[in-house]
Amino acid sequence: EAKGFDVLLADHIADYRALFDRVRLDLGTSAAEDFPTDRRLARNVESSDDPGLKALLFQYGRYLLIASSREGTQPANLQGIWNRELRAPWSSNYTININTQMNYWPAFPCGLGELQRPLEQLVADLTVPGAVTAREVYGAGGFVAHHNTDLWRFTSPVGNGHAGSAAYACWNLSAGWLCRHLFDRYAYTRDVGFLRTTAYPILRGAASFFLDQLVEDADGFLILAPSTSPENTYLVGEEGCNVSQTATMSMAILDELFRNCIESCRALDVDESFRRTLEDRLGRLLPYRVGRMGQLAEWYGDPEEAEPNHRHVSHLYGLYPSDSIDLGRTPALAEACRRSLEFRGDEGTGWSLGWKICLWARLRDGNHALKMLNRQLRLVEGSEFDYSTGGGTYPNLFDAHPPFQIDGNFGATAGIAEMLLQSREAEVHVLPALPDAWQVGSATGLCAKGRIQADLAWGATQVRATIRTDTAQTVRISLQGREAGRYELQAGVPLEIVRERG
Ligand code: FUC
Repeated sequence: EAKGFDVLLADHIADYRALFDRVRLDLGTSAAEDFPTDRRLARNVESSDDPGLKALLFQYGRYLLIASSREGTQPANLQGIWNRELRAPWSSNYTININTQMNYWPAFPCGLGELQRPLEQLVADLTVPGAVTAREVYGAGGFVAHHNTDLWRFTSPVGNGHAGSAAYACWNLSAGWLCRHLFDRYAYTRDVGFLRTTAYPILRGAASFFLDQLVEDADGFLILAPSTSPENTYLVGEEGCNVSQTATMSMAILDELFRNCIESCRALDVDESFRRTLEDRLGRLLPYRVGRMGQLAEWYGDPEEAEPNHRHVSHLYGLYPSDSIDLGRTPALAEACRRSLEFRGDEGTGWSLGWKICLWARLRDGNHALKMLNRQLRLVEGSEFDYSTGGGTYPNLFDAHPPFQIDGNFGATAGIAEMLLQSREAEVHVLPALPDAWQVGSATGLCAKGRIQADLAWGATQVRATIRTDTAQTVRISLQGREAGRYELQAGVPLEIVRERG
């Protein structure tokens, strides 16, 4: 108060600019920019003429993360620091079966990696009560966490001491999922010290729990049993059922966690026998199955779905956020994911739409990703709740579940980043999902794994990429899904690639 508005504003601008200005995005301008934001939202329809609104949503998501997740603070929760209720929807908690993780999807790709620190601290905190839960509930080693946690870091199955639904109680994969964020810090920054002292011991704890829980199915594959596919239901006759022998998401998370643990053991040259155990189990995990409708099967045995348009798309975890399913390496599974997305449909809650933008971007379908983005930008007014669909954007650009829930903002920002740049170890994919409607544009400062940054520019006939790094390395680069070649990147020497627009 004593500082006064002008000084506070100047301080704020100086503080956030240092982070915010790392990434610029220009998707083209239009006359729509003369309208106020609520009018722009109202007139934004599919294939709209307002690409700048998408750039605004992208940067707004980055701004929100800067504003709500700084080292030493709590991680961003469901309503972030903007909750205005005494008791917010879902207690403004950490729902760790998608929502908390989604909050951090844009962090590294959008040049804001340090903002993930509060989440990393949360995962470190969970290891302590999580070890007690693993021991007391399962008789297992390592640590476990379930569907939710809060400021006090509870890790027990949800249900609050009352009879609850198995759909919520019987999901114990969140520690596995959260570990991908720790490994991402290493993947993006190559910070071996962080991997050694912070990430790997936590990954090892999470993997140890799952190693103790794996059982063989009738065919000799290892499964995590029982499992749910978060909050979704299948049919046994007329009855809805949530708990299956195992679920595709469970296997996808274990596959990723084991691979990341194995890579950590190699990078750190530690725990050889643990690594060998993981390699053995990894090779015996139940593989993905294509279901009877050509979709990626969500549950063990591919039973009929009770709610085919359910908002969660958990079985597609391997396509995004993980990368075990990939158009180039596993085209048949990628096609099955496409079928799954088509069956699920283009509706959803705010965060569900955000996830679908990322998934369509991974399928390199920029036009469908843009369709989902336009869907996310559908104006929502009023204070209604919708638990399963009706997602969009409020006049102030906050995400509408509805109600207000911040994860959809971060999911949309991450989705736009995925449309422009994707990466995995030693691979950079430039403009993999550029929609036809984005005729002219540019982006600077987007980040790829391995300490790589990319500046991009495109027009009606050409796409151009400038790739920079401070660490010499060999990478495979593709432009608009077409192989451009293998390149020896030199530290401090930008690599320029220009191609005709596809
Ligand atoms: C999950 C979702 C709901 C909501 C809640 C906070 O349970 O299924 O849609 O986002 O988290």
